[in-house]
Formats: sequence, C-alpha cells, structure tokens
Amino acid sequence: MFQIMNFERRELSNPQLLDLYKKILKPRLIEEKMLILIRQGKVSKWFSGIGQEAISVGLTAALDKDEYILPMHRNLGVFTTREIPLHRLFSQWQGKKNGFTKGRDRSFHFGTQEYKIIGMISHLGPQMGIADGIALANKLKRNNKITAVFTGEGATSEGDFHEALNIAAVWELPVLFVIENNGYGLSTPTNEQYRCENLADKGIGYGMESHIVDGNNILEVYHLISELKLSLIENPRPVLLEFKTFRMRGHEEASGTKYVPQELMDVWAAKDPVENFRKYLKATAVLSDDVDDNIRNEIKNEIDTDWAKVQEEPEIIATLDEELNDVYKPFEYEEVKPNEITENIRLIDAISNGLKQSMERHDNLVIMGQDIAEYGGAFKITDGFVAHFGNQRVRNTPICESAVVSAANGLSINGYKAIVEMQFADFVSTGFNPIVNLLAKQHYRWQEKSDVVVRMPCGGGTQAGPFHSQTNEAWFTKTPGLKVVYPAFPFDAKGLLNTAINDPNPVLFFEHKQLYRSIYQEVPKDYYTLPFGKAALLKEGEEVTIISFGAGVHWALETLDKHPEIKADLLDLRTLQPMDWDAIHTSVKKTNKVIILQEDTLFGGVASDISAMIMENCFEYLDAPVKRVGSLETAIPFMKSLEDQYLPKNRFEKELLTLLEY
Ligand SMILES: Cc1ncc(C[n+]2csc(CCOP(=O)(O)OP(=O)(O)O)c2C)c(N)n1
Repeated sequence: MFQIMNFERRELSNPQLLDLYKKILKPRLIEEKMLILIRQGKVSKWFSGIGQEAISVGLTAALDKDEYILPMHRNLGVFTTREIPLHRLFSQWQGKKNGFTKGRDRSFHFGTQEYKIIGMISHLGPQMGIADGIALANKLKRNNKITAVFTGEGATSEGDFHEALNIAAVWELPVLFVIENNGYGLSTPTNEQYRCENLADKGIGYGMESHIVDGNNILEVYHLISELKLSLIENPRPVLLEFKTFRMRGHEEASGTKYVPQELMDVWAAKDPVENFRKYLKATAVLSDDVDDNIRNEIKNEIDTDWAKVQEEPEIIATLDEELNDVYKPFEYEEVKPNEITENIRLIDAISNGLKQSMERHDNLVIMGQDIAEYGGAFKITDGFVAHFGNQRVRNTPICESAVVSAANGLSINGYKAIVEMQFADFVSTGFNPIVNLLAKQHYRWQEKSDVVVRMPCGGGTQAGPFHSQTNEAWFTKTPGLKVVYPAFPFDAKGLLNTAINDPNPVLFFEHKQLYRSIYQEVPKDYYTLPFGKAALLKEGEEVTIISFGAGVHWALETLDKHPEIKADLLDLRTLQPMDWDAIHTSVKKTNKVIILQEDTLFGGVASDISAMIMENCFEYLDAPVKRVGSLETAIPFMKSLEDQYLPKNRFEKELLTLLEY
C-alpha cells in the first residue's frame, strides 16, 4: 500500500541506517501512545508531527550534539533524537517538576542548554531571530558550529521571518532556516498564506541559497543537511530550506481535519515517512521482521516504563516563594566604588563613557543598533566605538527591531551579553513582542537568563512630534521579568548603565533626549556601578514628598528653586523596576503629603501604581489625597505651544501649591 520512495543510502552503513530507523520510529510510537492517552483524557493538548518526522529526525541526526536547534511545536523528533530521557519529556508535558519549566509552560515551550535545544514561544516567528543571535555568537567564537531553526509555512508570513532571514543574509550567519511546509497553518491552506509557487523562491529575495526538499524522505533530509553542514563551515552563510510535507492530523488534536480534502490525505498517507523508510530497509534486507519487532518492543517498553514513572511523580505544589523568586535570575550586585577623579560632562557623555568602559570590561559584550557603527548612532553615543572595538562587536543592523531583540536573546543564550540601541524609544514598538514575551518570560519559563540591555532614547521637549518623543516606560514596568532604569543625571546614568550591563536580566534603560546635552555633572572618570532599587533623596523637607524620575526630576528642581519656601523631600526614583518602596514610604510617613510627577500620560502610568501603593501602605499617614501630575491624554504634539501644553511641567507648580494648601 505504501509507495517506495526514492531512498538513496550513499555511504551509510547498515547500522547507520538502522539507527536512523530507530530514531524516526521513536517519535511516531510516542505519538501513537499520546493519541491513546488523549482519548483517555490523560493528556489535554497535543500538536501532532505525524507524517513530518523525517525532517526533525534527519536534521538532528546530521548535526553535532552541541549545535543549537530551535524547533517548533511539531518537532518531537528533535527532542528524541537529541536523546532527552522520555520521562523528562513526559514530565514536561504533564507539568511536573522533572520537566523543564517547573509546570510553568506546556508541551514544547521550553529550552534546554543541556541538549542545546531552544524551544519556541507561542508567537512562532521570534525563533528565527534567536537563531541569528546564536549563530552570531558561534561566528564570533569561530567554533564552526551551525544553527538550525524550524518554522511552519504559516509563520513565514510573520515579519519576524523576513527580518531574521534578512539579518542572517546581511551578516552571513551560518543558519539553516527550515520551513516545514505541511500544507496548512491551522485551517489556512498555503494559497491563502502566500502567493509565490515555492517558499524556497523567497531565498533569492534575500540573496540566500535555497533548496526544495522532500520532507518525507529521511535520507534526502539527512544527506542534504550533512552536506550543508560541511559547506557552511567552509563558507558561513544562511540557507533557506523548504521541506515539502503534510500535516496528517489536526492543528492540535481537538481541532480535527474536516477542512482537508480526503484525496490530499490519501496522497500524503502513501508518502508516510516512517512506513516508506521501513519498506525500503526491508526491501534492501537491512531490516528483518524480527529486528523490526525487537526495535518496536524496545521503544514501546521505554515509553511505557517512563510514562509509568512520571505518573508517580507528585503534582507541582504552588509556593509563592518559588514562583516569585524565579521571575528574575538572581544577580549578585558587585559594587565598584566611584573614584574621586571626576570630569564635568553631559548625560550623553556619561552614557557613552559607561558603554565604552563596559565594552572594555566585558569582551563578550556586543552592541547592535541602527547606524551605530561608523556613523556613531543617531545621537553619536557610540561615536568612535568601531575603531576601538571593531565592527564585530559594534554592529549596524538593518531596520528590524523585532529580530534584533530576538537575536540579542540568542547572543545571551550562547554566552554573550547584548545591548540593543533603539534609535528612538518610540520604535521599540516594533520590537515589543520579543521584549515582553521572550526576554521577560524566559527565566521564569525555563530558568535561562536573557542578558540584554535595550537602550531607549526617549522623552519630549524637543518638538519631535508623536513618534520621536514618547516616554514609554509604562509599556514595560507592567511586565514581570523586565527591569526598568530611568536616570536623570549623568552620575546615575553611567553607574546604572554599568549595572544594567552586569545584570543578566533584561533591562530597559531609558535615556531622556532633552537631558542628553543639557545636564552636566561631575562624573568619575573610571568605571563604577550603582545599585538598582535605590531612589535618590535630592532634597529634604517636612512639608511634602515629591516623587519623580527622568526629566520630571529637573522640572521639580526648577520649581523648588523658584519656591525656596517649600520644604520638600524630592525623590528621584532612578529605577522603576525594582522600585524603592522603602524610600517612598519613609518619606511619605514623614511629610504626610505626596505629589508624583511623571512625563508620560497619566492613565496606566507609573505614578498611578505609586499612588495606589501609598494609599494601601501609608493611608493613615496622609493629610491629603495623593496627587499625580502627568501629560495630557493625547499623543505628544509637534509644535512648541502644543507640546508645552501637553507636558506636565507647567501644571506641576500649580498642583504642588494647591496640595500644600490642602
Ligand atoms: C503571532 C501568532 N499568531 C497566531 C498564533 C496562533 N497559531 C498558532 S500555530 C498557528 C498556525 C501555524 O501554522 P504553521 O506556521 O504553518 O505551522 P504548523 O502548525 O502548520 O506546523 C497559529 C495561527 C500564534 N501562535 N502566534
């Protein structure tokens, strides 16, 4: 009933062929068991890779064990071919502790450094950018390793696909981009997904070699990947591979296949990758019936034993400590004291200075951003860096924030530290997904750090209009897993940036553009660090607490200069996540009145949460309602008169005086 496909063994010995057979049979038998368990209600969700195993298995078998593979939700064969003990996989799927995510993420949504497999986040596309970063790290290490990343044909419609392929092409990264074209993205057939004849045709648009491969023929897959592996070592480059295959079951088990024409199912059933390979091995006398039976029984026993073992593992018990402690990777802050030799420099110089000294300190630190290399960046912060550190570590990127942030995460996974400079903080929106979903959640999900700093030139007052003036810290303070730093002075900026770079967690580092060249301070010439989570008490007084950060601190200082009679505590928060709640509570308990000044629009901003925390913790100390002052609830306008009205600077004085009179 199965057609014999054209298998070519080339130099493969009988034991090698049998080994490949065992490898392709294993995921199939596991899946067959899973299908039974689903019917018994013992497994809830299952994304089947039946019919697609030759790709996962053939590719993984051809790569070295220490070469990173980034699979998707149908690539069980990658995990089994890397020989992850089955009970660990089962634990993962059952949400038990011996899995890879402590019950925090399901199915194949995990990574493991032990097996050099980096699993997906649900958003599909970011995988490809991570692969770029991993491959870049390999290239910088000159270790001759290649990286393979999987995607379905559906996810090739995502911008991340384009961005990642483009970066890989421009940077000549040794990445295999593996498209498993299985006919459907959930219920969407390929003709509603893309218009070119073959997805491999897109390679030409990226200046990239591409191949169309029979994804159901394990030997074709294995030989091609083996050849490419050698070829990529000789000539590092990305290659686009379109594997033609078919999804034989529903998108996931519950969703069925009603929309798939039966004749299509029949055609592809005849091309079953496991059955055809078995037929070939039997026809060529490599595999006998007895040996086949033994192999099957052995795998089935392993599955049953490991499944039984996992049933005995206890269910996860939720504890607050364990959950909260895993959001961030523990970071041992190393204090490097500022030395006394200082220079009077601007905020922008302090940032540049800190960056440079951190680049010297960490030879695994890579900076990426648009126009940051020879041009020195939009604000010239990295001017001269290429001459000093070379263009491998100071990298111009194409305009593609999403894949660059994902690549930064890939660098981190493969032993580097990464800084991404947003040209303007506003443009982080096109890199938002990987920041809040990938970087922020990675440590909590599978205990892997994301050693990335995203630098954010932000803020208004420069008449730059709605898309070059925003201060969007609240987009990120909302998301557990991110740290958010927002200095107002050169001294703080340099010390906090150095700490941000040392910290293995993802940090959003806000740099106010209007302060860049207007604020001077004596700043130590040498390297030093400052701790996160410590507000600075800039002024002390008993009447009122003023809480602010960034440009707001300077507006508050101006107001206090104008009103020397006001006796205020002025707290500059410096970091928003972590927040120095102790400093806030201590001051409020002393002054009994509080006003919070933020540059962002009010609703949903940091001031609102500070206000709520004060209400909850200091209510009985308050002599007046907590006052928040922020920008108008509009986009930030361009013309000066409009921008002046929008920003809270001019309203702050009035609100402060009103509060004092309450
Ligand atoms: C950004 C995003 N949009 C939508 C989804 C929902 N979704 C999950 S898988 C999937 C289909 C993916 O199709 P394809 O890439 O071809 O992979 P396949 O499932 O066929 O292997 C969709 C729409 C998602 N996970 N992420």
